[in-house]
Amino acid sequence: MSSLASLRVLSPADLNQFHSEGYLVVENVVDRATIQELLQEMNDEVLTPLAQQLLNKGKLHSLYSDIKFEDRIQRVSAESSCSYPQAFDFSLPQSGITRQTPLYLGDKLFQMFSHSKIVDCISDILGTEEISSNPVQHMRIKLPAKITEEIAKNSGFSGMVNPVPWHQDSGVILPESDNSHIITCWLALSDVTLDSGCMQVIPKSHNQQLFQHCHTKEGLAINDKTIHSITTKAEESEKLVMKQLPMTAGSILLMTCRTIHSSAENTTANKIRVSMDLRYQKTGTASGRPLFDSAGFVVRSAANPSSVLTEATEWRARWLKLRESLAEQNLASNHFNRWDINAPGCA
Ligand SMILES: O=C(O)CCC(=O)C(=O)O
Repeated sequence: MSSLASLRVLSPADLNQFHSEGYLVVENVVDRATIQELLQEMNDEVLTPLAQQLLNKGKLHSLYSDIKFEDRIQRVSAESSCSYPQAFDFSLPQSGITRQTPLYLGDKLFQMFSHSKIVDCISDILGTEEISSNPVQHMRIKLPAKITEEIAKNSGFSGMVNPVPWHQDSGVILPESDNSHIITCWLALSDVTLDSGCMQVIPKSHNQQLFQHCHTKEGLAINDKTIHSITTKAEESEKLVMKQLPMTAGSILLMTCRTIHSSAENTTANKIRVSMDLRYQKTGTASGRPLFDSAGFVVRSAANPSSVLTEATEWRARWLKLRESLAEQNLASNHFNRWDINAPGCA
């Protein structure tokens, strides 16, 4: 817990909101120019080569290089009838890893992990200067539902592109991290409206237990019966009230790893919702995904400043080495989470 005198970005009221509600939105953390540079990198390093490959295979009529990233990704996905969640992701999937599994590991992306205002917020919450980036993290580009529905038979379902069901982040990692106080930092890279797939939280749900998560086609999820039993639409009882969180680009949503949350569908005609979900913890605590530990790194340290990773090349090399070694193994799902596929209550 932070000493109030040492807070850098958050106010005592912010800290109070985080601890009592289990979440906090902080506005204007990352400026639009920095976001634009990141989107440009995604355009140049991921979307352009992807479009070139698709053009070569006859799946696109043009590279569409003259249209902006936000529109180009929709055009490329719709015309090639497929979405490309892993191409933009900076973490490995939980199954089917090969030496060719795409990973986006750009310089601008790497700089975002150590963005000083983001790390200040984390430091204010954790009350420490010893902070590491947790390797459970994603880039998500939520396409309008009208595109994902059309391409569903080629793309299947991915939480990077489609809505994410109700869950607690502790529920998607291993029990070794149950006392690690991992903080989720969800960064909006586009303006997120109620209809473009905003985040939804259940305030105060972090005071409840870790609920059973079931394996569903949408990913690990707390079942509807449990969600209904703890929430209500009207503020009329002791039950909890779900909250939707539209956010401007550059704002962050901070959550505890017990806060129940989900994301809504993107029902807009032609807007994408772009976000990064990052996780941070006190250095030395368990990550909850030991298989990926070599890709976690120190983002701030007062005690040992030379331990901070500042080289994107080193970070890239760690992910690529990890991909190489995991490609050799046939990973079971119990390396990633604690839930039995056939658990009672999940039928
Ligand atoms: O971005 C989303 O749609 C969901 C993110 C999420 O659930 C998470 O970061 O844990």
